[in-house]
Amino acid sequence: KFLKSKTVAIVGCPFSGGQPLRGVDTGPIHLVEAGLVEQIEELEWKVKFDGHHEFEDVKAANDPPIGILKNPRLVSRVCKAVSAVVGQHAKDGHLPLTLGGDHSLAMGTISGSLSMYPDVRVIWVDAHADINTIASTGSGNLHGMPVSFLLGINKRPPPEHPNASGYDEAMAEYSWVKPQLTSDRIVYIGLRDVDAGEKRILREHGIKAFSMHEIDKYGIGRVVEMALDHVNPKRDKPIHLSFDVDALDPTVAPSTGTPVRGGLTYREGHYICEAIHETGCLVALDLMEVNPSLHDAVAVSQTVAVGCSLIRCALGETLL
Ligand code: 4U7
Ligand code: MN
Ligand code: MN
Ligand code: MN
Repeated sequence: KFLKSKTVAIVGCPFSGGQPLRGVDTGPIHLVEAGLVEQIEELEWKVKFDGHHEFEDVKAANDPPIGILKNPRLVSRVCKAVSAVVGQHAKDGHLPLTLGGDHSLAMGTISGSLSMYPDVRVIWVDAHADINTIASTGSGNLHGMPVSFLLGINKRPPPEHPNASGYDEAMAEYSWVKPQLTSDRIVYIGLRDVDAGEKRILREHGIKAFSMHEIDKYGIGRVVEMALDHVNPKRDKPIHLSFDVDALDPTVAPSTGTPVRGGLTYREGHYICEAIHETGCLVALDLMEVNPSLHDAVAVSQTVAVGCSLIRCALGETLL
């Protein structure tokens, strides 16, 4: 409906600055080495892939924390670069497929999508809501915060707050993120580890979320339908799918930095991707938080294989 040609542009983002664990920066390399490009080509897409991003020009030499925010300048500058790359692919009429890397990158990918499709709808599949604000974050890890910047909901913390003095500096650093997303254009699926402050934010902004509880109650089929009905009732708006591999149960995708028990089954994860493909509205896809340095080789290849297979389903692979 929206793409000019059936072309996937792979944006490999070996980046880990939004969280404390090394290794998530090798996720994209493992996914490509597992044969992702060839697998997508077999689904009759053209694939553009000119190597992984190195972010050499943006590596901030001196990047002390702002308040408790870690690597704030590096994360901002990498995401800004990713936004430009994703935005250009979208404008070329291609489907950008971003391989992470940690989920702070979604600030870049979704900003890029918004630059081409101002009315894009976001489906965020994750164990976590990633909507902490400068005032609410307990960890200071920016991979838990991208949605708050995209929505533009970062309010000044009270004066006694640890991040109060850094607020202006942080907001200035992230001023390139245009708060173009609205709270009725994002929907969550798979949540089960949401911080108390995040629950308050979700409620305050009336953001629709389908946690594992709703998936147990209604089944994944109805949940995806309700999620689509919420953000895209006529199935006529572009969709950006941001898939954090930790949405899957750790028995299915063990190699990730913040695993949480009680997640999506193998089929539930794939069903989400298949159903979104069926809308014909998918314009951008992120597959994030694959960390091949965690766990043994078997767990790693299992996680990488699941990642590739989710991507194939989102791009049209069917069971029959
Ligand atoms: B991920 C967390 F406190 N909410 O803010 C935080 F539990 O991209 C986790 O979904 C964030 O993996 C997880 O640090 C970010 C924490
Ligand atoms: Mn392109
Ligand atoms: Mn996430
Ligand atoms: Mn997560």
